[in-house]
Amino acid sequence: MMNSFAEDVHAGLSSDNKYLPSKYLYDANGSRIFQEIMNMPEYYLTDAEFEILSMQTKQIHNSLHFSEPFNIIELGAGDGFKTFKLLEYLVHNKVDFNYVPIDISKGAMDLLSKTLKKRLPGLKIKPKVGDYFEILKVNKESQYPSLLLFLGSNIGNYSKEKAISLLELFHRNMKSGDKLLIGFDLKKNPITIHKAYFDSYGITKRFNLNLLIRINRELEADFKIDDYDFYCHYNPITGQLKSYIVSLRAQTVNIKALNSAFHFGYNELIWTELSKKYDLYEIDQLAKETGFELNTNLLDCKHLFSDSLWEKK
Ligand code: AVI
Repeated sequence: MMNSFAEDVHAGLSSDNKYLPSKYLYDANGSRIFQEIMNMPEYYLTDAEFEILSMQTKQIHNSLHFSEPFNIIELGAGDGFKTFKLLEYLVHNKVDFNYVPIDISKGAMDLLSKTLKKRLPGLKIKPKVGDYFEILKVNKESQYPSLLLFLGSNIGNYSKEKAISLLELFHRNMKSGDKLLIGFDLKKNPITIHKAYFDSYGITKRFNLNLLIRINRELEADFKIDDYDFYCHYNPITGQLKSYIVSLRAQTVNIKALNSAFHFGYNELIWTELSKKYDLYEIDQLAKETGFELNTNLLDCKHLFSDSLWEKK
């Protein structure tokens, strides 16, 4: 029996246009490299969203109109760095709420609870490890109103169809009056966007090539990492930033766990990730298409990023 990583790698590398799903970029090493990406000055997304969540906390709280106590459920919380200021504001203002961070990484959740218990002793934190689906089901039954957080432009990593089904899943598992605060990276000068992903330090390249290292380790493959490079392309019309691994020569790779060999042509591409950029009109359309009402778009001062507040009526 193949596990799903094995099955997905098999499907992606057998396709005419080769691809590997971006969710597999985040093994322990990949998650560490992603932290490095978020610390690069060129990767403006993190700072922009941090600014919104630190400077507009009062406005976010005021637009919730929730009775207390309420829940803040953060989907894919990671290190919780961006959310800290919002939580701090609420705790200092004696607002009664439960913080429920959700992540697939148990390590990340353990670390986050430890840090938050120390830095914000008054916080009621109930971390959950698992996929969104199971945990969201519980939200539907909760007697308290909930604010769901889906930050960091994570939605940008989903194709249009997958973004719609994920948002519909959120919608189905929300109660009437629940809110969703969702982070969108906005369309902007294409050079700024390209620089955030095609960094001169080679960090994003390492992030992508780590996927081949992971396949070598977990599926007993023999990718020679130096024979691959990284490329990305931004299309300012569609807002799609696409990342690729490039095979620098014609070569064949054996993947033992798949009992298969795969041929890569000279300069052949393996598509690894979509990072879609939105404009405010598209955000509005997406809210409507998935049954939400858009309450407000909160932008940073440079208008690079939007945390948009949606409501289930
Ligand atoms: C997690 N996600 C929103 C990041 C993005 O911008 O698409 C992942 C990433 N890939 C390369 N740099 C950052």
